[in-house]
Amino acid sequence: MKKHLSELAIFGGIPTFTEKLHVGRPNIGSKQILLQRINDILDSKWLSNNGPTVQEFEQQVASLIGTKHCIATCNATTGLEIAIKACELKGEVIIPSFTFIATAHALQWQGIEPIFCDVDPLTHNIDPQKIEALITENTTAILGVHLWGRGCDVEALEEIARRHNLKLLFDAAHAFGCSYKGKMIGNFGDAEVFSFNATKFCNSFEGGVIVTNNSELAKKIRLMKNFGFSEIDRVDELGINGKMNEVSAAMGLTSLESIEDFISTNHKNYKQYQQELSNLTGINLISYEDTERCNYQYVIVEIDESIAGISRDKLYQILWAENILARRYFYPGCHQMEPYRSRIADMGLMLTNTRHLAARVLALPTGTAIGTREISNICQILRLAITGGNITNEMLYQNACAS
Ligand code: T4K
Repeated sequence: MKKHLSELAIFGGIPTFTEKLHVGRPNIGSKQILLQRINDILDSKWLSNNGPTVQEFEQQVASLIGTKHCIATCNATTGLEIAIKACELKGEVIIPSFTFIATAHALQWQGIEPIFCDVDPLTHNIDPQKIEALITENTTAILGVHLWGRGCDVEALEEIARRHNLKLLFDAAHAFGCSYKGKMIGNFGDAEVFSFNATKFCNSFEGGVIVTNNSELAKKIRLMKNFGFSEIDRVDELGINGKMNEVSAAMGLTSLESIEDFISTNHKNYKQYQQELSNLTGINLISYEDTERCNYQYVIVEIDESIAGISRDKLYQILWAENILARRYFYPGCHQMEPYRSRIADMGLMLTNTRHLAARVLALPTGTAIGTREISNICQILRLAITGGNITNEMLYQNACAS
């Protein structure tokens, strides 16, 4: 373990890790069971189009979440697009800007304008108090995001949606297996969408699901994700191809079988980070409610440069040099990316908390691919860089001048 600043790779030392340590390294589960499932799928000659593995996956997810309906899709972005279309959203939809770009694109892709709302600096979720000022006669919905798996202020959003006759959807890409006030996420609003992308703690290589308790909506979503087909030769709706394939569902089912192990590994990793970073000032590990169910799939720290003495971006460079590929999720905020940035030039000034967080947040590696040794090393690099304070900054400056 490195003891001196001069040993850091950014200053010429040997990188701590020879192999890159990724955020979002997939959890695999039982390879043997997965391969058996894939073998059976190949033998069955049924590879897609609402096959038995997809149906089983949908049933398992619905039963875990406790929703009436679960419709699997090829990914969560397409799931969001279908849910948005099925809810007949148009005009403008209010979303947080501090989210993955897919939330905004899923709207814009179908000509609906995402209206960016600021977030609460503590929860990182859409701030209900900032929503009403953004509602116009063109607003048709609020699309909340349960960022990092922490539930939005659902009651406040429901109340605003009810009062203004708006639909309420949730991008729950991060929140599979999480609860809000004791109720599983997936049961709120008109519909919610989970992601099963490879980087998610439960994955189906690529995949998503739309969950809802509204049977009429579920029926429409089912049609829409399959070209609108209601019968073999009959199309009742405008639809696209949003289907999940059988091999993805096999991976999804295999992932679900290990869900408790994945969560317990994530929780253990989270606790270790919490303990090892506890005596460092200026770096704050975001917290999760002990009373809620939580997947702990994101280890998120906020760096306060005024206390840490070093910026998030410098820490990021230091970590990358050590082959620790931390991520600046979700820098710089959707409103600062195209096609939104050039359209709403002064938006950044209004989204103060988003701008602030986008400059402070760092996601650190977790999941089954890393263990206690890796986490200790990551924390030690952070400790060296932060306790070095001005000296670290001076050395980085000399480095930059020399190159
Ligand atoms: N809404 C929200 C709030 C989301 O966060 C997301 C997706 C969506 C909607 C849309 O869901 P999907 O349509 O994707 O189902 C990654 C994921 O690709 C993306 O699904 C996820 N959010 C986002 C937060 O993270 P990138 O651009 O960071 O991906 P990439 O390729 O840089 O991978 C992340 C890290 O994981 C890298 O260090 C490499 C590592 N990795 C990745 C893959 C795919 C692996 O080690 N193995 C792998 O197989 O978006």
